[in-house]
Amino acid sequence: MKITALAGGVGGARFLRGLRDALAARGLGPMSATPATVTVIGNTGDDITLFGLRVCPDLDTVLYTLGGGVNEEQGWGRADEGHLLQGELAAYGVEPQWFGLGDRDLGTHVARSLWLGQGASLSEVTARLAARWGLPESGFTLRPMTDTPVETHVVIPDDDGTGSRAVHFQEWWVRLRAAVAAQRFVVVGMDRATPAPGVLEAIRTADVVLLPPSNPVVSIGVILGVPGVRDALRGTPAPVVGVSPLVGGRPVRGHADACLRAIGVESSSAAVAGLYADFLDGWLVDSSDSDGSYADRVAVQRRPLLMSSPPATAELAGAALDLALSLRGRGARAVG
Ligand code: FO1
Repeated sequence: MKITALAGGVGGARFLRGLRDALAARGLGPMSATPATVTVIGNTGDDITLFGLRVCPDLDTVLYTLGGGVNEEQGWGRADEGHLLQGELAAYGVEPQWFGLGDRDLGTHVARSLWLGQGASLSEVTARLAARWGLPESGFTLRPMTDTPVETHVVIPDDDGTGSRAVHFQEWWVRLRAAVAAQRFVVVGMDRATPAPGVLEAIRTADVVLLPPSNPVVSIGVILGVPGVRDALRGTPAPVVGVSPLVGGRPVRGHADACLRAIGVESSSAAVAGLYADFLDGWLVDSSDSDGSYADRVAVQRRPLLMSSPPATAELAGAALDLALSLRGRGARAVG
């Protein structure tokens, strides 16, 4: 079975770890007679260049979470982390100091930046990093959505409230904690972006496509903005099943509600499903969600969505997989 998943940061990575457990529990693990493979298409809109290094937060979160090296309570960065280098940079007054780069994490950024500088593509670099974290052994392939450098920037009001200015997504997300109203998001470089090798093929030839509960605007939404991706999702014979990132209209973590507000979309599972309406076949929403207004177009399943433990996460991932498998062969979707 070939599974393709579009993933952003922390929530997406945790869901993928649950998917790995669910596949193993079903005898589809890497050592089984019929191993499933999972291709993860990772968001690179969060990427930022700091201190001359290319940092890819959403790719790194997937690598560390699947590889067993993630700082579990943060959901990003490395476990057993030190901050000696960060302290030295602060002593020298090097900016910015609002984005914490741990010593072990910096190993990833130095290796990536070195290899990029030697001419390797982001796809090639990501494959090398993933090999160290054992992703191939578990049947997972992580592909950046594009090898073209892109960055999400956020347009916010000027400090004096007269005009507006753009800040990098990470400054809005981390320093401003998304507390300043975003007027719009601009993915710099997307006008020149093309899908990374294997991305469109992974969508077209999948048996199942899954959308983990990642941010629908700045993670899934940015991946959908890569030319060709949305068309591939519309055209794939694979059932496309997603998991709502909202419980009770609120994100479980992060600032998805602030992002939805910025694009004028209601913070509800129904509204997020509407953003995916032209390709979505199935949608998992929380047990508390009673909106059935779109159940005629999408197979809606209600269940607990909180990924409160590895077993709970594996059950959620298994439910998404089961819903997708139940929708196979339902024929071409009525393009909304
Ligand atoms: N998030 C924070 O809230 N504060 C940080 O200092 C921070 C540093 C950081 C460093 C590397 C990395 O890969 C992620 C980091 N993040 C930090 C998380 C990051 O902002 C988010 O994981 C994504 O970009 C949004 O999904």
